Amino acid sequence: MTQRTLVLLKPDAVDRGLVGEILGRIERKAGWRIVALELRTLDLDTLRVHYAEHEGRPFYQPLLEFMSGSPSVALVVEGERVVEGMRALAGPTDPIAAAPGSIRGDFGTVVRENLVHASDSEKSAEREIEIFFPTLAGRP
Ligand code: IDP
Ligand code: MG
Repeated sequence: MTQRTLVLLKPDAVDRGLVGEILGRIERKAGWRIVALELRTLDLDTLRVHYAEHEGRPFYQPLLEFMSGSPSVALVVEGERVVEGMRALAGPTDPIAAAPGSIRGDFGTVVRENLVHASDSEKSAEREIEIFFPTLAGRP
């Protein structure tokens, strides 16, 4: 089942020079391909829409400050079961709980700076691709 998902390499990943490492892991998954990619400093309006589900949580404001503070890499990945697969590649939200071998498990220690975002469902992927790459939205 071919899907698309929205991935963000967060500012910590870019600052630490891990873009190539993380993109390499994505590219090595058989049949997956990157269909859009841009280095981009995310503005607060975009982030408020993207993270709307977390508004009011204690980590929300610091998350927006972190995410808007320096450039991220935004990309869309297409391929077989890529929504579930990208979440597995990233690992769970807390990098200390994330298994070695996952991106968060290999490189992260603190929850906020957990290196990557990946859409959590096909519905979220559709919504998030529309936010970050509106010209791609709706295409297979
Ligand atoms: P996810 O990125 O694994 O889907 P969410 O629960 O959707 O995790 O949270 C969005 C982002 O907010 C996380 O990736 C992380 O950067 C940050 N975050 C979530 N929970 C906490 C927390 O308890 N403390 C600090 N930051 C958090
Ligand atoms: Mg989430």
